[in-house]
Amino acid sequence: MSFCGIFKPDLPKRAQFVLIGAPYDSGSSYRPGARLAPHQIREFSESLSSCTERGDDLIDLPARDAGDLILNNQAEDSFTKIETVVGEIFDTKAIPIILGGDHCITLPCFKAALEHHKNLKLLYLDAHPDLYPSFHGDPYSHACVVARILELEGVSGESITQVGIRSTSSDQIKVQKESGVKTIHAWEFESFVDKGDGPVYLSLDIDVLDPAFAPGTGNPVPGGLSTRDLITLIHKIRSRIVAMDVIEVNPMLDSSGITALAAVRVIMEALSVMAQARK
Ligand SMILES: [Mn+2]
Repeated sequence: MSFCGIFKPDLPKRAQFVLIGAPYDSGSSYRPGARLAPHQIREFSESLSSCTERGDDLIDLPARDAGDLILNNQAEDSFTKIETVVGEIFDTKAIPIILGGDHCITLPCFKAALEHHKNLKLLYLDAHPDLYPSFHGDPYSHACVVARILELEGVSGESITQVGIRSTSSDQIKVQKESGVKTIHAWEFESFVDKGDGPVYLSLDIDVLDPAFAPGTGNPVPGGLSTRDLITLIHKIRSRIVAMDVIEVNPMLDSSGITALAAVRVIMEALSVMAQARK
C-alpha cells in the first residue's frame, strides 16, 4: 500500500491515477542514487494520513500502485520500456504519477504523453533549465532533458514553462532565448499564474525546493522555494494535468527523509488538484 492506501496495488484497470516507479539514474551528472527514490517515497508516505492539508480525504480515489519498473539503468533500453509502459497507462485514460529516477525519465514519459494529448504543455519546476545541448559529452544527461524535449515533433519553446530556475549557464540561456521557453526564476516565482489552457505535463524536480527543505538531491542549489511556497504554487494550477513526475529525490543524501516526505506531500496536494479538475 502506498500513500496510506490511496494507491491500491490490486485495483482493477479502471483506475484514474496510476503510480509507477522508474528507478533510473544513469543520467545523473554528479551524485547518483535517485534510482532508490520510489521505494523511499512509498515508505515515507506511510507517515502521513490520506487527507491533504485542506482536509480532502483521498482514500477513495480510484488510484492504483503499479509498482516499479525493472530497469537495467542503460539509457536506450530503459527509455523504451518507460515510454511503452507509461503509454499503456495513457491508453486506459488514466493519469500516470511517475516516481523517478533522475530527470532523464521525463523524456520517455513526455513522449508517451505527446502521443496521447494534442497541444500538450510542459510545466517544469526545477532549479535548473536542463537545456544543455550535451553535458560532458552525454546528450542523455539529466542536464539535457529539456533540450531533447524541444527536438520532439509538436513541441515548441512557447509550450514550455519553467519555474524556480536559479542555476543556468550562457549556453543554456542562449537555447532558452532562441527557443522561447518561458522562464519564471526562483526570485519571481510568486508571479506564476495559470489560466488553465490546455493539457499539461507537470514535471517536478525536487531541487526546485531550497536545500534547507530538500537536502536529499544530487545537485542542490541554494535560494530555492520553501515547501510551503511549492504547495501554494501547485494549488494555483488551473490547467488539466494529464501526467506528473517527481524526480531527483536521492535517498543516499536524505538521512532524515525530509526530501522524500516533501515529495509525498506535494504529490498528495497535486492529486487533490487533479481530482478536482476531473469532477
Ligand atoms: Mn534540477
